[in-house]
Amino acid sequence: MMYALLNFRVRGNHDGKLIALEKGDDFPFEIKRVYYIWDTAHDVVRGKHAHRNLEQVIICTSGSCDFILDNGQEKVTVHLDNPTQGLYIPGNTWREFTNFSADCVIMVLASEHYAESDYIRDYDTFLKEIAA
Ligand code: T46
Repeated sequence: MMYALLNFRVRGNHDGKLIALEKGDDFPFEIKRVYYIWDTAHDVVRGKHAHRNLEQVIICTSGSCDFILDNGQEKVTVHLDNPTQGLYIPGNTWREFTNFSADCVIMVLASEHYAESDYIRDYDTFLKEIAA
């Protein structure tokens, strides 16, 4: 599986909306790290790497952007513009993300602490590792 789109349960009424995420039926892993990204110019391409083991769920809490995912055999583009959806990305998936709206804020929930040793930042190395 290259990715999954998770639909979160919204709790809310006329006072506003709330989504709570914790490991369970609608969230796939124990969250060890949270980070967020904003103020990225429209044409910038971020990512350009894969992770060996890390699993992540990406939520565009405001605005929109595009994720391009690649497992070495096929490439898909996923447009994110809805805070009730999370893009689940398993390990061994090359990702790039771009086309940021001016108000884009991405929140990322990660299954592991930050470790540079888990990154594959060279595309040819990525292809070799997944073929091995
Ligand atoms: C992904 C997308 C959505 C840290 O020190 N701690 C962290 O937890 C992270 C994620 C990054 N950093 C440092 C490492 C680099 O010096 O922040 C700098 C930029 O990180 P990176 O090149 O990983 O940023 P993005 O935006 O290209 O990618 C990140 C995630 O790494 C990636 O897994 O899916 O956000």
